[in-house]
Amino acid sequence: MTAPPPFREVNFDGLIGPSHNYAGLSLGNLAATMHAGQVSRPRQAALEGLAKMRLMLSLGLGQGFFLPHERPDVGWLRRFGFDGSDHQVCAKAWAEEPLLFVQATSASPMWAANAATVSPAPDTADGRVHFTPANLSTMAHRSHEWPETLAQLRRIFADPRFFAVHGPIPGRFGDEGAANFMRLAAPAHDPGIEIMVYGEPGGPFPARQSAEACRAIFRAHGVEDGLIVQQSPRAIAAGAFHNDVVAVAHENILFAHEHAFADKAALYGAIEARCPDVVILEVAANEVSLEDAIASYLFNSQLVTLPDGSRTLVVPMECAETVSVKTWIDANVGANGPIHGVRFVDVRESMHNGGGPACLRLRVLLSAQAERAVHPAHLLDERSADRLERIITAHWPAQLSLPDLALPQTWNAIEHARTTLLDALEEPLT
Ligand code: SUG
Repeated sequence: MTAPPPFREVNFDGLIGPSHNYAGLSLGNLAATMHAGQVSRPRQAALEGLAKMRLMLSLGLGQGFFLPHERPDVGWLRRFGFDGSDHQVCAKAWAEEPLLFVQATSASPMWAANAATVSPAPDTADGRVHFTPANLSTMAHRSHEWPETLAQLRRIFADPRFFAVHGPIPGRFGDEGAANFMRLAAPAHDPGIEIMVYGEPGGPFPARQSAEACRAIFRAHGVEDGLIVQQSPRAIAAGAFHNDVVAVAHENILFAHEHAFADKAALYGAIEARCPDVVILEVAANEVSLEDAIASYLFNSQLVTLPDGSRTLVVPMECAETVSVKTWIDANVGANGPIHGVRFVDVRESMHNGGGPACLRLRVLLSAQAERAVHPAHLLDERSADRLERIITAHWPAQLSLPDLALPQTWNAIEHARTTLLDALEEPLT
């Protein structure tokens, strides 16, 4: 019998909330802009997300989840001077500041890659897992996520022997969490190379991640020798508002588009100097254009190692439908390469807001002991997945249009769905 691995990666996905809608709030996120005003399907969205989590379980991987946040975020709206009962606050906000109201109603916490930056224990000075919730300050609709994210992180990763949960970086300096973070380590439980990717302002779309935030996070987490590199302005201008839309790292593999980084030679050189067996799997622009990479979200995939040691790329269905990307996958994924298999997942409801498989999850590398200290209600198995599925099917709205968001019955339905879920999670599974 072989001993269980001392560490494993657990993906914590954002359970897609009942207010999921297409308000087109993210400038520079081309998918969200393209689908602005369309009717969303929150129930379908949440079931797609859950099916992805079940796939991970079926592959023998660790899976956890974050809970949807309160929406509309009435507490946030009150800070703009709206008062009265919760319904009065919503009604006044909708009448006087409709944009603010929809910004308070987004289900954007689903994209858990943006929840926090996580430095696993092997990389940190004190040997604990460090978390910094992202301030998400560039986009108004995401800027009010962090207080509840912080509360959930403190609840899920409460044991100070294993976990350190920091406060967010001051909002003046944009931080988008693990969407701009990569780590190379082979095996994963060795001290790794942590890489953070920032954007420089000045292009047509906002650069959301500041270099100051990257430096602050490495300092707070006790990560020495972290690499901080610039995202290519060309990638941001093409719609890659986060680095995880153009690159993903896993163990000793860096899988990236040719135009992901401002100075790829310097980055590759720095990595090779510290990790001689690194495999840099670069996709050339003449094989897959930046536009096709961003439309298909090839790099917003989950690159995972299965219990048998083989590596699989979990990509969105859109990759099978984009000719250049499918051709690249067929030619490069297989027994002889560093990636042995591919799985296509349907997360279209999230994709239409610019969130692929990798956006929906936060990676947390945990020792077996640390995993036992994680709050059990946030870890998924088949039975708890069945329970989530029943609640979603019974309570998540089938559809939401933008005018629906202004209706008191919608606020009631969304709140009822979320509280039903929260109450159920307090009950042990029988
Ligand atoms: O921040 N979309 C998200 C998508 C986040 C994707 N995350 C990663 N790449 N890790 C965003 O742009 C759209 C919501 C709307 O427009 O209503 C939105 O927020």
